[in-house]
Amino acid sequence: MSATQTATQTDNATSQLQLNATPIRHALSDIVHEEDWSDFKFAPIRESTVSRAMSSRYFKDLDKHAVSDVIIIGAGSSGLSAAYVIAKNRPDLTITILEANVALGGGGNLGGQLFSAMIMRKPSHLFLNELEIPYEDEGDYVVVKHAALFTATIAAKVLSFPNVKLFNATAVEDLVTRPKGSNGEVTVAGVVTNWTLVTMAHGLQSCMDPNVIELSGYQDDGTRDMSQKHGVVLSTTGHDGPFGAFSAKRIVAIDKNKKLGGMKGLDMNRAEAGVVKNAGKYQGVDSMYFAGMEVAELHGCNRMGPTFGAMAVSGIKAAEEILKHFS
Ligand code: AHZ
Repeated sequence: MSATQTATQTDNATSQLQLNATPIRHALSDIVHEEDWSDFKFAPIRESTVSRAMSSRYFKDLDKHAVSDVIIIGAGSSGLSAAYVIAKNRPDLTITILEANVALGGGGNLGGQLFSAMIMRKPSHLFLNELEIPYEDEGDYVVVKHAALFTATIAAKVLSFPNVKLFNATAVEDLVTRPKGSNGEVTVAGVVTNWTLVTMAHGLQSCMDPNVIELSGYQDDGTRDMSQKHGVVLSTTGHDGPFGAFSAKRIVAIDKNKKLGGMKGLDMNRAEAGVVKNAGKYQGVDSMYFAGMEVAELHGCNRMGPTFGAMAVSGIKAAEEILKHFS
């Protein structure tokens, strides 16, 4: 062995020793001394205290959000993008997100074919910059190393806004409508909800009635309060599936002038442009907005497959229109 090799080995051994000597630090270091856990204790609690801590908050939230300014159906990538923009700009609005699944993110927890990475075409990376989500820049597109990094980051930010409440495991089963004028037209006035597990079990039990979340802007007798801006529903339930395209399918039953467009075959360039172009206010029925893949089902755009730029951008566009409505 040469003298240089010996010196290198000695250096490596010394730095390893230094690493081993670095004291371990973690959140409990100040109360657990010298790695001795034998006296570790939790603060005491009663089981009923835990139950009350959860249920009292849940029902207080349910009470507060029974009338909401903005109801977002679906917490996928488009719904969360819209929620972030609306909540950030208007902390005074009561924003309710209803998600049928337990987990947030819809298709935004994975890339395509259950791969991890999320692809976003430029300029949607500007939204990633705002959210401080790291990515690899590949020129015309960027890559987030795991789609769940996008979902987890935006979900954390959305849920931190005090005016946002997420009710997950809660499915929207119908829209509330009220007459508008005398020619049979209606306006959307809220949503009908149920625990998702109940929604899935309607065929197994006798009638299990739902709950309702109403939009703001009505008086006690159900008539419009003209001194207030009317609340809105933004539907982002994704493409057709067990739960998807929910409001698109419902709205064509309500609006006699509209037929379901039906999502067309995959064409990334056309699809992303088409979804963004058609996202936002639905012209046929008042107070109804759409973003994300549900727009493709409603208006007959192509699907884009695993590129998520249009999910973020259609959410931002719908949010901008909703903010304009409330301004
Ligand atoms: O659980 C659904 C999902 O999380 C939820 N949802 C659907 N119906 C609901 C209902 N009540 C409450 N009735 C409901 N929640 O809506 C969420 C939709 O998320 P998503 O990720 O499916 O939709 P998105 O439009 O935000 O993103 C689509 C992502 C896709 S699919 C696709 C392709 O197939 O080509 N490409 C992309 C980018």
